[in-house]
Amino acid sequence: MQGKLIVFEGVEGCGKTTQIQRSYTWLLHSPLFAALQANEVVNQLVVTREPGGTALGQTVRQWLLNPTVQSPLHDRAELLLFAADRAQHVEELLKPQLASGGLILCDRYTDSTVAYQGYGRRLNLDLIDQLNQVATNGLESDLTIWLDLDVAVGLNRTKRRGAADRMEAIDLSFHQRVQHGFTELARAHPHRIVRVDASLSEAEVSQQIQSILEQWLTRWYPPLSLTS
Ligand code: T5A
Repeated sequence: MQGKLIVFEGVEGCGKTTQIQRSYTWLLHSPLFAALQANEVVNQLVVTREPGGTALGQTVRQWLLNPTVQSPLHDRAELLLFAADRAQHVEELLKPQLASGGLILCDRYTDSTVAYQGYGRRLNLDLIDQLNQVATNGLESDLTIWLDLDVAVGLNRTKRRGAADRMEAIDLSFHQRVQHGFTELARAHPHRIVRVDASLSEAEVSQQIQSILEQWLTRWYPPLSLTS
């Protein structure tokens, strides 16, 4: 068995968490996933996130997102904390799950570091690529679903939820650079990044994602192997 890593990316409030939950429920009840399980192609669905997919990651997440930390976090320290979270996540959860046939739905991965710390913080993009290599040990996403949404709309959605976390509280121009980063990434990696219009209703966004998942799962696991 060999699983797949499916990542959801986008700016604040673009709907990743909502859509990962909807995708999980849909997949769990879909005949396609049932056939994959029956044929022992994949064995389970896993939902995880960065930062915070492991016990270490939970602690790192507090440091990264808590808006009331005593002293400001330096940009390079922030970058390294995201990388540490990822290195642990890859070794402790992602690689073992993929090796045992897990289909993983992951909230953010390497593209977030490029968009937020590279384009947003303006740290060196080559350095970030190298650091992503170190953190992942070469593990790329098999598919990245980019929920493309206007930054102001996304931030408004998160505001309705309550107090902003440390990253959400950064100024609008930072988040606009992050959005530009995702646009550039999608342009540079069309073989793995698929854009979804996240300005539509939750149900309409789900429809788009379901048809992408159907298409990619069928491509990865050809229909002949799915007849149960
Ligand atoms: N980060 C992360 C980095 O800087 N570098 C990195 O390398 C990594 C990995 C993570 C933060 O860390 C940064 C990025 C982030 O700033 P987080 O808490 O995980 O922090 O925050 P986000 O990933 O941004 O998650 P959010 O919960 O803020 O946003 P989501 O998950 O995109 O959105 P969601 O689903 O929670 O929806 C937000 C609100 O909008 C509504 C929902 O009901 C909810 O209220 N909504 C919709 N409303 C209208 N129409 C739709 N289609 C809607 N879909 C959802």
